[in-house]
Amino acid sequence: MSVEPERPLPPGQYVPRGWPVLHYGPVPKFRPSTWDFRVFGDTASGEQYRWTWEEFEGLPQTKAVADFHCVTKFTIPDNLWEGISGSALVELAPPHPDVTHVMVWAEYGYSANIRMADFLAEGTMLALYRDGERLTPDHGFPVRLVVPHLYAWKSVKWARGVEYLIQDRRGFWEERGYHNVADPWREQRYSYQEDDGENPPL
Ligand SMILES: Nc1nc2c(c(=O)[nH]1)N[C@H]1C(S)=C(S)[C@@H](COP(=O)(O)O)O[C@H]1N2
Ligand SMILES: [Mo]
Repeated sequence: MSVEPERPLPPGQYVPRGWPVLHYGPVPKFRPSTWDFRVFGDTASGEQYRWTWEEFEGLPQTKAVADFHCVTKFTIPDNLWEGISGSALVELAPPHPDVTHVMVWAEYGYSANIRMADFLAEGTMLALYRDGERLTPDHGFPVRLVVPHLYAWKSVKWARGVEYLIQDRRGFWEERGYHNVADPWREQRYSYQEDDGENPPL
């Protein structure tokens, strides 16, 4: 049995039962006393920004409803995400005017690069809640990035920092054959599909 989604699905996607858990490596332990979130790299001031867990949780939060598309072809429709929007974070930590991309970093060195425009887009946020509940450890507790309009490998679980980039660089999967941009509506799955000019060297 499959559930009819309210919005059209990107090409090749289907709605599974339940919400699969997908990641590389182990689930990290959350230690609130040492946890921090950093914004670094090409900031406007040249300084880096750092929030403790308590401070980060206290930042202004927003909500957005969005579907979640994994490149392995499952789509989870209608998630209510709640957290700190990319644009709110960028206001708190201004980038150098030449910044074009961000690298979002997680525990154990997982990373994903996205264009600044995608980071600032409606719906992109550092989510703390889904459907009114805390994320579970498997799904990225305490904080995960969600970039609903890109394939979900860009939605970094266990996020710990954002690096501003004046020059684009590939993240974990982008270095391993996945598409640098990852628009599911254009089925940008693999690096061989990239157009010149949107792809730093492999
Ligand atoms: N830190 C981290 N985040 C990650 C991954 C990972 O391996 N490590 N996998 C990505 C991939 S490929 C997908 S499809 C989604 C899956 O999110 P879910 O497990 O909440 O469904 O997380 C993304 N975020
Ligand atoms: Mo994925």
